[in-house]
Order: sequence, then C-alpha cells, then structure tokens
Amino acid sequence: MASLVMGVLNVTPDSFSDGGRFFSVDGAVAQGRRLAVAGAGIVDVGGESTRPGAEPVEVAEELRRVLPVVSALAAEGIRVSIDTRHAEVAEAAVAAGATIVNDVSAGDDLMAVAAAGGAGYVAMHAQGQPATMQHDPRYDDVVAEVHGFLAAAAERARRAGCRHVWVDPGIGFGKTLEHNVTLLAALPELVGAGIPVVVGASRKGFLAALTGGALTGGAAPLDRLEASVAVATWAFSCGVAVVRAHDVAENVQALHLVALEAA
Ligand code: PMM
Repeated sequence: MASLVMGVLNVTPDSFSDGGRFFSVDGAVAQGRRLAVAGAGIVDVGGESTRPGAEPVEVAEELRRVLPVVSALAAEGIRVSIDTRHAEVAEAAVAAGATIVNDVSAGDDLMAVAAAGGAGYVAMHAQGQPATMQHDPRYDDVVAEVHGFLAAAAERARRAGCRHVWVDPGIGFGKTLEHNVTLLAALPELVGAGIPVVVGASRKGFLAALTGGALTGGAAPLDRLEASVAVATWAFSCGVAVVRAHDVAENVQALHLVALEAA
C-alpha cells in the first residue's frame, strides 16, 4: 500500500500548533478542503487538544465542534478520520461519515466503535494523561515497551473486529526528547513488525530542542516546518504508511521524493 499524508485539522481554541485558527465550522471546513487539495489522503478532525497540559473537553462540546466539520468534508468525498479519546464522539463521527477512528488512548471502547461502524482504527501509544504526561516520563526500554504495547493493542483491535488497524508510537505523548528520538530511530523495526505505522511529529515540542540554540529556546511551532519535513522524510523512507502533518503540500513533496528513490 502506498504511503500517504494525513492532514491535521484541529477544531479547537487551544492546540499548540494551530489552536484557534480553524475554530469556526466554515473556517474548519475550508481548511479541510485545502488540506485535501494539497494532497492529504486523510483529513484528521479533532475537537480536543491533547497537547501537554491541556484540559479535557466536555463530550457535548467536542461533538459540537467536530460533527458539522466531519459531515461537510465527508459529503464532499474527502476521507476523514476522527481524532478523539471519547467513544460517543467516535460513534457520532463515524455515523456522520468518518471512516477511521484515530485513538490516542488505544482504548477498548473506541476499538469497539470502529469495529461496529466498519471504520479503520489507529492505536496510538501514550504514557499518562495529557494534563501531566510530560512531567516525568520514564521507561526501562522505551522501544521494547512502546512496540510491545502497540502489538498488543493491534491484536485487541483485531479481536474486537477492526479490519484495518494502524499503530502509532505517539511522539510527544509522555516522552522526553531522548525517548522521541530513540523511537524515531527504531521506526524500521516497528515497520518490520508488519502492522501499518502512523507517525505524527509535525511541529511538536521536541523539534524545538533540535532546531535552535539555548538562547532562543528553539523554533516556535509555526517555524518547525523544515524539521517536521525532515522527520517525515525519514519516516517515509522507513516505510511508514501514514505521516500526520499540518503542512500537507510540503510533506507530500517529501513523500514523492522518497517514493521516487524507492522505485
Ligand atoms: N498527535 C496529536 C494529536 N493526535 N494522533 C496520532 N495518531 N498521532 C499523533 O502523533 C497525534 C495524534 C497532537 O498534535 P496536534 O496538537 O498537532 O494535533
């Protein structure tokens, strides 16, 4: 299966990377369309920020944010995933036309919703909850623990009845800079395990530490494009199935170059 870019569409006031920019329904639908035109094979709609320190959102509010956007984009023939931790939101979004459940909690309830709705399912690894996950993440062996967790989650999803399952190491979710870099370096191993892999590193905080000196504190989220594309290029060359990204056109260029190299 060819790799593709999943475009990020956060219908939130507070996401670290694009919070507030696409908070109205019309603004979000227009952005979703732009992502699809730029070459996103999937548009990932989310209504709750999961950035470190983010506060949870009421389910009713999350539904109010995402459902009109999912319906409008799906009605235009755009492949939509729903990025949520809540089974009610996943269920309503699948009924509204989303065909993939992107679950940063890898929970049994969301697997059941994806299976019942005939949707694909992304199981992502996270350590802890967004509010506190970056306080002091620890692993004995981050690669073995994350890969083991993902293999087990994929197995649970298949047993629940999901036919299309992806796994995602969850860059930035309860991980230090070293954990993130170690997991990215181990992508060939994860891909080699045979389950399609999703990677989302676009504009994330660990890139700041890698893109600037101590004086500047590193690049701000909107200035991490080059670093994000560099990680995406590595991920595509490792054979990942999906890169989740904000800057779709630039990531599609990286994908095309890697595909040429591989041909
Ligand atoms: N990252 C974020 C949200 N959802 N889903 C998956 N599968 N993988 C990720 O890495 C991921 C995600 C947080 O980033 P954002 O605030 O830019 O959406």
